[in-house]
Amino acid sequence: MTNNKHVLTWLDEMVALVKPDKVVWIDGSEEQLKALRDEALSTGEMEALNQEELPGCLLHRTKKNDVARVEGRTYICTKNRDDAAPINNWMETSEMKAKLTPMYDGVMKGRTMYVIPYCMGPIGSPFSKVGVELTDSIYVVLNMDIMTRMGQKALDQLGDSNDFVRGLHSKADVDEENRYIVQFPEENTIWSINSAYGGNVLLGKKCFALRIASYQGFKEGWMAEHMLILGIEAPNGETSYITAAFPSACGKTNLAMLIPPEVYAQQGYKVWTVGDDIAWMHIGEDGRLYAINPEAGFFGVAPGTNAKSNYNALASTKKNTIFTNVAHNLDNNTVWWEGLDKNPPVNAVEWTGNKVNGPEYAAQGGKLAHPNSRFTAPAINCPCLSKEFDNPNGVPVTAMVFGGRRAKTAPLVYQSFDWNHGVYVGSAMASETTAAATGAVGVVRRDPMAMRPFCGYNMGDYFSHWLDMGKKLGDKAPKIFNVNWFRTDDEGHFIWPGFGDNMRVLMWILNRCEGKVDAVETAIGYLPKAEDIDVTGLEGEGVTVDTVKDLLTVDSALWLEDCKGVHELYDQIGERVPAELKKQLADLEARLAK
Ligand code: OXD
Ligand code: MN
Repeated sequence: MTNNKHVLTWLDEMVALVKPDKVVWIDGSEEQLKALRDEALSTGEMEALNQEELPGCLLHRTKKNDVARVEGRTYICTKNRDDAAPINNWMETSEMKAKLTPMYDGVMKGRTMYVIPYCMGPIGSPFSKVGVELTDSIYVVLNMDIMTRMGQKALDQLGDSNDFVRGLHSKADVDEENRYIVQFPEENTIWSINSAYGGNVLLGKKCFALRIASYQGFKEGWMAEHMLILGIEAPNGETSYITAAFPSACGKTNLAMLIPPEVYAQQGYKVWTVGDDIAWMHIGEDGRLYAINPEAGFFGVAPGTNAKSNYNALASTKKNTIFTNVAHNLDNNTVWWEGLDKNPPVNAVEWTGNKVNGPEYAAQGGKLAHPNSRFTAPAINCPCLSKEFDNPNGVPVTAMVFGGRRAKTAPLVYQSFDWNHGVYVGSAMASETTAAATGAVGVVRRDPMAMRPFCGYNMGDYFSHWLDMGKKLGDKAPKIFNVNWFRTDDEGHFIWPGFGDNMRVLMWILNRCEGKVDAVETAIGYLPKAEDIDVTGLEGEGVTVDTVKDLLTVDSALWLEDCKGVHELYDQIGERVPAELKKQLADLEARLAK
């Protein structure tokens, strides 16, 4: 399929290491994919679902010990410790290779190795990049087909170039004790072993499009961010684009696909999805920042997705989708998860494979679907997919938004004073943890730019890179905002309705960018006047201007306390934290103390 000597030489080396019985190049043809699906069905790796209701859809269960990203086992390996540590786990490159090489030695004996060439970003885009993933998992091949542009077209895009990411994955024995997800950014290489869970093994996604690509962006002058990309089309047909970074499982997919509330829909506003998880951003010829979505599908969290919370995501899963670790509804051979509706199937198989009576099981507190169960759905299924999705030049970014789950501190929305202050705001992001990674759920942790698990180099250098990009963009830089949909009342209930109603906040953001609305200058940034957040139509939910006022309060004592957490983070990162950000923190504390 290719004469690219760099690809072929590397492939020979890897084949000599893992010693597969057979090597199969994935060309991306429907014929080949069908044969692989049939094979996965015959071995039980996949189950076919109701082909009338869910044509082309498959169900897969992972091992119980392999259900999420494993941050403790994820490494960034470089020659020098400080180039990746201390936020990342680090090991010296050759030391890690020496440790893993024996594990890979002969690991594919008796197995087939699939060679998957794939392209991150639209074919033909100057911003796209190619990877080749070697894997012994058909599940990986079928997911990569949905999540990337895969096959011959990716090799054609690569041509003779050596600029491709070398990914080696083996599920091996799916042994937790020997699970490693390792990035070697200085060598454009990823090694993943002993996992078969999406985030650890679909190497185009987190491993390449964030960890390796963030390093490439640092070296080459662009940005790879954990951000959704959405467009808001005004009644006059003009579309403005917003990117937004939230930690895993904080609603990026929901925000990216939101349905405008009646008050905006009636006026003719529309929302379009460009991406739900990752943005690659370059400075365009006109000096503005342009974003592409490197992915071709959505690897979304299933629980909580329903026709009301995210109609468009649910619609995206109705054909050619792979479901992982959801419940199987045996009555009609479809799928179910917590939050899909209030009726767990009576005749069900829960995510680990046991037959249960759904309502009884749920009444005893059992989860039929794993909290991090997923759908892998083709982006082209999405009813609100942007017509710019495949635009090789990307879309111009007007505003960037940061956010997290904060029960008390952060107000509904505020705008940073300028780019550098916005970089501070992103660096200080914190959120309560979710089920997307293994570990305790609901603990506040600092998650700068939502990149803590995904930054492929030193976090201090990453902050400097953000500041540099701002210098290059000058007055063409997007405006930076922070939002918090998750403020709770004294009983712990969310105050803001969220979901589609978040558009009300996005509209304030765009109005600010267009200079159409005033704001109140405060210690933390520019806050809206409560009456400038349109709450028309929310009376039924008890949301009024007073509710918004409440959501916009800033408690200086709480903020000063929170600043201590930022000091701790900066101390931990150490000397590479840019002086500018330390000054931003000191200035914020001084303003709060006034
Ligand atoms: C994801 C994540 O899967 O952030 O997108 O964990
Ligand atoms: Mn993500």
